[in-house]
Amino acid sequence: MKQETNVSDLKADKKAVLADWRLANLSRDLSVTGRREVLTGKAKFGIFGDGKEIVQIAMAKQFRDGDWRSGYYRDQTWMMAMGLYDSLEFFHQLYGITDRSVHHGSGGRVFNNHFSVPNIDPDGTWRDLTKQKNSSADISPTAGQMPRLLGLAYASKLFRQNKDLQQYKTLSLKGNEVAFGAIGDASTSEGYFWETINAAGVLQVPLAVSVYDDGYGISVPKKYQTTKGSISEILKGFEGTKNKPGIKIFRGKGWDYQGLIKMYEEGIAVCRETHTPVVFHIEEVTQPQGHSTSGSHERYKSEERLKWEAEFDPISKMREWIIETGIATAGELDKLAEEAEEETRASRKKSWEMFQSPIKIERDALVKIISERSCSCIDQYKEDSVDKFTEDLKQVVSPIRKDNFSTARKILRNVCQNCLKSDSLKDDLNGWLKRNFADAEKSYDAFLYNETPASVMNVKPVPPEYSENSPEVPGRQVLHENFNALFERYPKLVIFGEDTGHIGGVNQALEGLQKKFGELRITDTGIREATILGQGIGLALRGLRPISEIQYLDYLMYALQVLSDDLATTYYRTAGRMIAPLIIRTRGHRLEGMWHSGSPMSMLINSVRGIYVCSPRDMTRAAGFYNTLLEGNDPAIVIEPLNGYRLKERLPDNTGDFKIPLGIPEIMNSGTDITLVTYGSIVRIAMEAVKQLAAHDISVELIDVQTLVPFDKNGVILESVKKTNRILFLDEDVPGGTTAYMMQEVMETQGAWKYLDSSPKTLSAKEHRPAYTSDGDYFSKPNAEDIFEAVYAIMNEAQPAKYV
Ligand SMILES: Cc1ncc(C[n+]2csc(CCOP(=O)(O)OP(=O)(O)O)c2C)c(N)n1
Ligand SMILES: [Mg+2]
Repeated sequence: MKQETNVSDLKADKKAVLADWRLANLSRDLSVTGRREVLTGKAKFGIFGDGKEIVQIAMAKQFRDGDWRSGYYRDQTWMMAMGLYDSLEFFHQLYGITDRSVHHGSGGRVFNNHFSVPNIDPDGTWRDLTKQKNSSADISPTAGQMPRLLGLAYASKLFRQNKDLQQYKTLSLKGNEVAFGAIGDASTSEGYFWETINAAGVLQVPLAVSVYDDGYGISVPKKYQTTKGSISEILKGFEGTKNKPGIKIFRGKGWDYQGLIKMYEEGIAVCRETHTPVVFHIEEVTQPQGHSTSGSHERYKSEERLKWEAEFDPISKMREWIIETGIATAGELDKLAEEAEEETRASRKKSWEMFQSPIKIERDALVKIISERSCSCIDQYKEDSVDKFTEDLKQVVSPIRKDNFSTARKILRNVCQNCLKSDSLKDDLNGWLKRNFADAEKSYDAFLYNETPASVMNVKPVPPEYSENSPEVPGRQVLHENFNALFERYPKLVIFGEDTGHIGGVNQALEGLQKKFGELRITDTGIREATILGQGIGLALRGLRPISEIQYLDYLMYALQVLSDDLATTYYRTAGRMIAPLIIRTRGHRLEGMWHSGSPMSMLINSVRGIYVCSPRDMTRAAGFYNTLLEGNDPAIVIEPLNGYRLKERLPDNTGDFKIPLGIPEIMNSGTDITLVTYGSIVRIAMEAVKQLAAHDISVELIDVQTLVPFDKNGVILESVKKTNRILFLDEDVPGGTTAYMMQEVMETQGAWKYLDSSPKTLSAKEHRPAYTSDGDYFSKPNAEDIFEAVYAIMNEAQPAKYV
């Protein structure tokens, strides 16, 4: 372990102390100036790290290359201390600059003080994560950083304990990394905090989380947040003892520069060496400007508290300490503080120019087009309005792109339509719009799914192969053989979840594989869906290939926030700089009872755009999706059909090799009268209905869409409708759920309405949850008779004489 830091150490390193002092001042100046920029209307919103400067400087001293951060919006000083952020970038974030070459964090998509460090290069290949200080991408929901933090720490455990992983030298330094977390005191009230701490204690992973305790969550004081008013007090039960590993707790004071340095030195060393999770409870923290630019803290803090905060401001305290110990004089400190102020002013000015200059150039080009128009016969009224729009635009002191585009589009409407000469203005305007709009739109509407060659959409499909000897086996066995092949092939592949390890999953598709591949690869976890997902996200960010297993689709709801806010937005919110190719394995659609039969697919597809959604009808398709997904780098969910584990399927000869492409529907039955579009478990029931309908002289084209996102990339359904001119969308979701989504895709996106001779229809489950027993199922979800009758009714309306 390292030696304790004492005053003489610090005295000897005067240069470092003064650099820290300058940085603390710079960070504070940025916070103060940032708030002013928002309040004077130059930026939309601001949240800052004032009051947390010293603790973050002390923490950053222990952060090494290869380590990971999962923090929140107070961490600007920490990021600056690590050299990952500077005063210029601070303003770029605040103004929302979208130019990716100057604004490295999110390309203007996320508001200020949300950080990230790329884990891939622009070509989609992994960076050397051991040679950089890593930060996962922040999100705003309180405690939302915790589940992912668990995974970032868990990766080090795998890299240390699984020797087969030590070949990946650019991903880890043999597991000697620490995952640093930060969270506000009030956010520890969230369930995620407790779920993560408990899981970290169970797993024994190098997770080091600092709680900045400023006593408030916006306006709500600690007495409403935390039992006994102290997070470290109530965490005591998690502390490890000699024979019972747990967590380790440290306490520090937010203004105590020397004490904090010492505390982190000791705490991080323990965490790094022994993989013991540590919590640093940082008390006596201040927030000098209040929560954010949305309000002022004078409304909820007492006079006394405000007085205390002024007295215990960490920067004033540091100054007192430096002078007291004789490390530097007041004059030296003031000079550095002035330098910091000057840097803040210069960066603010430079960033503002960088923000405004391209917008003004774009505006000037637009104004020039309008003023140089050749058309002289624009009718009076319209000419007035064109000039007025242009004049208004010129008056905007600090234009944003919206001003330019809104003006151009309105002018275009007002250009004289009859006069040939107006064509020049119209053409020029259209040209300007075309050139600039695509660029502006792309700033916000790109990087939802992997756009590099590593996209899963580039994986070459391979069909399952069969020979005369291919046996018929229960569906679970197809998965089993396939997983076996995958674990052989991909050393970085791990799967974990409830009952996943020892028994090989509730449906035994992994039976015996733990014994073969070890507990580090096929692993049981506690019942904690949110952190099972977070565990997967952290591993995926660090270059491993995790599959997070959620026992039933119904329980994905426990993890929906993590899926939606974190995983689904990782690539988007970093403007394409970070990937987390996590696969989520779950099972659903139909089994027994209200919470084991759900098919809430619209809940999923509407909240997880950014994640591919595969809904295979059988285990061969499910296996084929896993095989495809592992060859690409996108996050995806695979929903295995719950009632398909025992049903017989032919076992392909090329298990582990065949790859089912995403977004390509399969025509299950060719037909000419009507197109029936569906997915998942109900495909089997639809097949039954199709046979019954054939007996009544109705020829149904049955299409399994296979994946909901992406949806029918090549318009297979459109081609079918061109032939049948009628369509029914079928599933087990609520009315207006995924059937409505499919209808919108086919009618609006594909334009199939032009080919319809009958009104398009949907058939879904009832609004209520699926009821218990086979009768409950029969009356809750569409059955073969329902499908028969729904199709028959469409045919009857079309040809009443034939189908009575
Ligand atoms: C899930 C969620 N609920 C509410 C909010 C709104 N909110 C943002 S910050 C905050 C208070 C957080 O306080 P604390 O954790 O103590 O951090 P501090 O801001 O004091 O550093 C709240 C309620 C949110 N962002 N996310
Ligand atoms: Mg707080």
